[in-house]
Amino acid sequence: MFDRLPLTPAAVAAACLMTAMPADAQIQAHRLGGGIVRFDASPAAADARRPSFAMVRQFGSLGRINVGNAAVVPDFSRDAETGRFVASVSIDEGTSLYGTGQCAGPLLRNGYVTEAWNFDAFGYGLGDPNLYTSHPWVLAVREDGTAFGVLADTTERCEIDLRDGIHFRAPNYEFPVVVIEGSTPQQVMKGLGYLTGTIEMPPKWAVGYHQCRYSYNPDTRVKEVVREFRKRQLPADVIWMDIDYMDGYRVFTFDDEQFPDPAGLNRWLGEHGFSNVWMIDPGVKKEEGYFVYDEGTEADVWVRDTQGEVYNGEVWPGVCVFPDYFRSDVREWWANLYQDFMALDIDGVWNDMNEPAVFNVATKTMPEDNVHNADEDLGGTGTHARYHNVYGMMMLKATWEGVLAANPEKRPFVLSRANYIGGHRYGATWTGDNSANWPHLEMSIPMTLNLALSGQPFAGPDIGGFAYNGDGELFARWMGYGALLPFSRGHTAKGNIDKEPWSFGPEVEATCRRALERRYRLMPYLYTQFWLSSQTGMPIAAPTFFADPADPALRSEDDSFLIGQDLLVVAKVTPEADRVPVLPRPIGGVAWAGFDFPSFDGGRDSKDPHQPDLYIRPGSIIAAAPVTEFFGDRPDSRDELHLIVHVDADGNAEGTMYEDAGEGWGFKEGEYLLTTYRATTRRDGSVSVTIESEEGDKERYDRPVRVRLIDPNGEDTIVWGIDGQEVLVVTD
Ligand code: NBV
Repeated sequence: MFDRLPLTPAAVAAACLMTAMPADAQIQAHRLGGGIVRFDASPAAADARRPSFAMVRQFGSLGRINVGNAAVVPDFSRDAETGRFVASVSIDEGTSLYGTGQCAGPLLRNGYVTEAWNFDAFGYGLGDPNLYTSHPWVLAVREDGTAFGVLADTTERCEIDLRDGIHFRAPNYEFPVVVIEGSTPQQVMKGLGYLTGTIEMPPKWAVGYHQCRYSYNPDTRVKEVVREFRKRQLPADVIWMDIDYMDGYRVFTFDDEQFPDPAGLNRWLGEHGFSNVWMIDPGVKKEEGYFVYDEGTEADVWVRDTQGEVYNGEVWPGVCVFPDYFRSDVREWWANLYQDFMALDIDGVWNDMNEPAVFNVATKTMPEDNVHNADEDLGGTGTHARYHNVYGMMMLKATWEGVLAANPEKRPFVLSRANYIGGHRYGATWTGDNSANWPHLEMSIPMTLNLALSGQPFAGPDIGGFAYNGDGELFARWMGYGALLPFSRGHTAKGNIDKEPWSFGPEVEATCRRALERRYRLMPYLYTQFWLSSQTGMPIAAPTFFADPADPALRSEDDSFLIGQDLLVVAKVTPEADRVPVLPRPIGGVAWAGFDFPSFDGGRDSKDPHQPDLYIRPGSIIAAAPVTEFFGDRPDSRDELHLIVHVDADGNAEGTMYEDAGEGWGFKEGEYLLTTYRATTRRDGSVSVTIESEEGDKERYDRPVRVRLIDPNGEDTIVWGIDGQEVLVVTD
């Protein structure tokens, strides 16, 4: 290891020291929080440490640690061939590896190599090493279910090699490694939330179903799609305006003919219960007389090349220039552009192409020697190679801030294609330009889960597949489970057949309706998971092994996922739907119970082969509701609360529900209601459901409560009561 030390002056100094000392004595270990330790390769490396983009703030040391006492200690070295700096962590047999961000392949990452290098990966396939986002992070779950996580705190192109233990290899910088220890993977995720921050609560409409295509244009087509949704009573909250709404792909403009009145369109959408999201790319058309270009040029905001010239690259509008988001004045300028934009009653923003993608060059991005004039607190002036992976994140941050400043009373919703670990603080992401085929349908679940395990819980795939057409069966199956993922959006590419829920005929439409109705029925529970995630960093959709991390049989289950801890979704991801899932073991002899909603072709024995199976954990209460068509929809049954109860071996169950206005920041001032319901079996066998605890100032009204006690071997019992009062369920 010593003969492969870096050749920077700091490293040479460190090398001199190192020859005289055992390796561990060089490593600096500092505690950053409970179970969280940062390791620097040497005192010199610690001195040269760059600001962290991943972390929610620049953590100071809470105290030095004796390296010999740490359970997991990275080994630092230099790769002789490539000169890259390497951080390695060995693992015990039976350790399962996850995370590494967005990777096209199975959930279990042992044996794979991923590369953190944001890339416009249109048409990507199984095993491609790098996609749109970068998460140099690995979650390791030991055989006994204890876990640790390892973050390589570098923004440089980083290879994450999991073929034999954990190895991070990245050029130019002796990056620190942060290790988070936990007694469970959940605890590690909370540690990651502490370190990198958590999602901000999204507006509730963004938790609904989103309908997109490249592109719905002109505006009359947008309205047509919306009318169909409402006519067919298909629940949905959001419609998206892709790039064709712009005037010649110029960002912050509108095509006069196709979208002559965006504000009017948005108001009309609002009247039909639809929120709207509009796309903004980073590439700004280089054209004098175009206000964004002129203003940006005046303020000198563009990225420059090695010669000091403004860098030009081709994207949709033709030759473009690119904002240098690493300067706070540039971010402010960008954020300000959203003032007028959002004033057109725009609800949400979609940042695409921000790897940044550039056409007609082999690398599909800007030259690595381009120069970013980054502010000192971000690390100062540096090459694009250094800042590439965080370009999208900084654009997203600027967008988020602009959207918030334009409507300070509202919660921003921004979707970004490129991102970096920690970027979940500013927005959601999706799995990019997937394809309409079975391998992609299958991959979408583990991809979404590994993003969640890398700190990005608000994610999902293009339901139905972006590239190519696919058929009705594929679409139905994809919608079946896609409707239950945290970010749930149907999308498809230009030139493809229509892919709205009704496009494949009545049978597929019926499947889509059931799937979407499930999402909206489960909305109280789902929204609660968003809130929990915003508080703790826990995934919203988590791998099934979270139910029992010590059960080795669950470690590679990637056809199923948990929402929170109480709901298991088992999807059918092959055309034959013939895979036998491994379910979590019974708890105290009580199995997870299959359930469905009564309107579904006979409940538990649903005849719809495309719906995933749902299971409820023994000992839990899931809060649900009647179907609504969108957030803010107020059917007569609006205030009904449905509690699905599955008692454990002792006859008890518990479940939490979080409620707030679904918009705005009142919840931060106490305008919310957090209720923990408890079910207790009494001596006579009846089950009493009461409120165990409540928190928050939001008023509880006398809404009807429908308690459904699951009987895994027979008929469920349903009893109505009033929220806040005891509901007694007597079974025969
Ligand atoms: O803006 C058009 C598309 C968009 O629909 C897609 O979701 C993005 O990933 N965008 C990429 C650019 C062109 C893709 C071929």
